[in-house]
Amino acid sequence: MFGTCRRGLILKAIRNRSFNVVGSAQNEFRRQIQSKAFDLYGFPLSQPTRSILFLCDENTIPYNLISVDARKLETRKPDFLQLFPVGLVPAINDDGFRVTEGAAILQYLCEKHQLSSWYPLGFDKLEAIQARAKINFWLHWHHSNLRHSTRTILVPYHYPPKGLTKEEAISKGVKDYGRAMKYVENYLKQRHENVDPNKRIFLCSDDTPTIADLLVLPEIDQLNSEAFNLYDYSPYPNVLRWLNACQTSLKSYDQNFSFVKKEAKVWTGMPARK
Ligand SMILES: N[C@@H](CCC(=O)N[C@@H](CS)C(=O)NCC(=O)O)C(=O)O
Repeated sequence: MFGTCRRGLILKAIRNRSFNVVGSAQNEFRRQIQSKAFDLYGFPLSQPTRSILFLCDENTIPYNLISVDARKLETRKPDFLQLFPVGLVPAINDDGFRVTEGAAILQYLCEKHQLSSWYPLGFDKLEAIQARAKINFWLHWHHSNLRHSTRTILVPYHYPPKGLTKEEAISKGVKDYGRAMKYVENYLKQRHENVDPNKRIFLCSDDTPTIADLLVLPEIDQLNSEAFNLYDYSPYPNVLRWLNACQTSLKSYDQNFSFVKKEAKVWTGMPARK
């Protein structure tokens, strides 16, 4: 009896030991791939580039920012197109592995760095799968709704089509963006209902943000009165409360937003696009 028990203990110890060896090799592998800086192509006024910068700066993920300014048409240069034929920033090159599209990059980095509070990971828990689906909604809905902030307001304001005043050029964009803002306002109103006004509430989480907030935030804050001042958010108190929650919970917020504020003062337009 004693012998069997002892053998059992030894076997258990060996199993634990080998488990720990595999575990520590895995940790070492993870540490190696996570500590290597990747190349991030973009510029700090680009909204989805700002989202990636937020995620990296909040989590001390190392990166080299390689400036590719779409306003100077640098996304159309042959050396950039050779690496990224889609011709858009942000784009990353992670040791030869290339990804484009802001939302896809955010997901990739969360998975690689196991950032489950920013994007719940795992396939074995329905709770995580469903939490991810809620975030994915914002990652997809964003493109044809909140992206109006840039596509049909910010850009035409600086490059109005011939024969239109700046105000005429953005009037449809303001309407379309307003429709999206109403949706966000009503959504957040429900999220805030019966919740202590001091509590931070995010799009898909309480207390700390997720990548849904990081993708949406740069489209919203760039138009406010501190930056380009192209949209009046006063009819959206719940959006303003959410904005404040983002601003006060992201330690990299001021640095990230400072470039936008600075550009808003000096950017009067660039050569017209062909
Ligand atoms: N859906 C893309 C949009 C990317 C995008 O529109 N990037 C702009 C800069 S913010 C760009 O590279 N524009 C270059 C061009 O349109 O030629 C994403 O979310 O990453």
